[in-house]
Amino acid sequence: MSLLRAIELRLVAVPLVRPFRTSFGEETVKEAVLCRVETDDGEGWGECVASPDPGYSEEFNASVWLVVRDHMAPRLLAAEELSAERLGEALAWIRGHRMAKAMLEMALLDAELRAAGKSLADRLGAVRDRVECGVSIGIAQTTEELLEHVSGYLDEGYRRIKLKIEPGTDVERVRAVREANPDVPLSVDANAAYSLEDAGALRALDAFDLLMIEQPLPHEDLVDHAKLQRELRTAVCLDESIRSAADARAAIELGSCRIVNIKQGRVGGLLEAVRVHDVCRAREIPVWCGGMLELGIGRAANLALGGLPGFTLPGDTSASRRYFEDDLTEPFVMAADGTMGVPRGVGLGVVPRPERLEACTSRVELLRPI
Ligand code: NPG
Repeated sequence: MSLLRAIELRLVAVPLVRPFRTSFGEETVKEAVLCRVETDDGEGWGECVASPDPGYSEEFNASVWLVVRDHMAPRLLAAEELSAERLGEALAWIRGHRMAKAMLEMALLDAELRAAGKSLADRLGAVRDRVECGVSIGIAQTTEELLEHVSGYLDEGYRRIKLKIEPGTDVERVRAVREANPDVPLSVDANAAYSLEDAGALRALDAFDLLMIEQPLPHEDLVDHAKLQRELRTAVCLDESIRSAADARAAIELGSCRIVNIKQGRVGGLLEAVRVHDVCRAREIPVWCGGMLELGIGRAANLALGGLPGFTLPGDTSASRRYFEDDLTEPFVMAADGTMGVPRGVGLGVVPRPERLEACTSRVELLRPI
């Protein structure tokens, strides 16, 4: 337990090496909210996974800033004692806003663990020293361009390819990639772009020996996902639909998926992510660590989480250079065998490089007790 003295919010923007397009939009720059907490134990960093627009979830960077500044920070800064473990309880009165909560929890965990001289990986229960890396490939302009991207990433060593898909180009693109790479572990991600009525294309994808079809239907449709899963040989994986351990239990019991993508930001923090992992593991549902184009702080957290025993499939835990020429932290580098080390330094194991951080920052606000 410690006393929270200040929360510093920061808006940063770092160019992406190539635009990233999904069925809900395109990003050319990674814009994110970071926070630094000061406690009487020391300081800690957190990164929020929200995007500039509310396309993937209801949250977006401006909403994160406001909800932290006007609703979360005043309560937390007034608390006599606080810990990462107690944060969920202290903020339970605020419905949703999981990405904002997750950022604050990450920063508190980092501060606590640094003070205790312990790594996040140890705190969460990581059993692995290295994780297997997959890569997520945005929707390309043409099939030729997509094939080039796929073979470039395979040459770098990535162990699983995930293709973003949307209605219209899906079957042709996946067929081309599968024909060119018959043995590569391949999955697709629809980001909720289909409905049960137009699931013909999803049935056609069943022929390509995919590892999984991720989030085909809208995020609130657990029942329709269960219907679809019964019709498909390929495993359905849920991402947007799973916002908590309770959601994971419901989805598994309904038969809505056979695989779960875990993103700490989407479920409200690393501690809930561990609970989602535990629910899935107890029911023998494999999980993997999703990605939200994280900068170094968030990437470090994902690597620590990906070290837990139930993470048996390669994650979207790609090397920093897949997204950024010059990250805010020292970059995470993937070995030629397609694996990356779980950070074992104290806390998150990384901190932003001060000069790079300043160069990428467009807005800062320091919140203190009133
Ligand atoms: O490697 O970090 C990564 C990106 C993986 O495809 C990826 N993320 O829908 O899972 C997703 C998608 C995403 C990116 C979602 C950014 C929201 C924002």
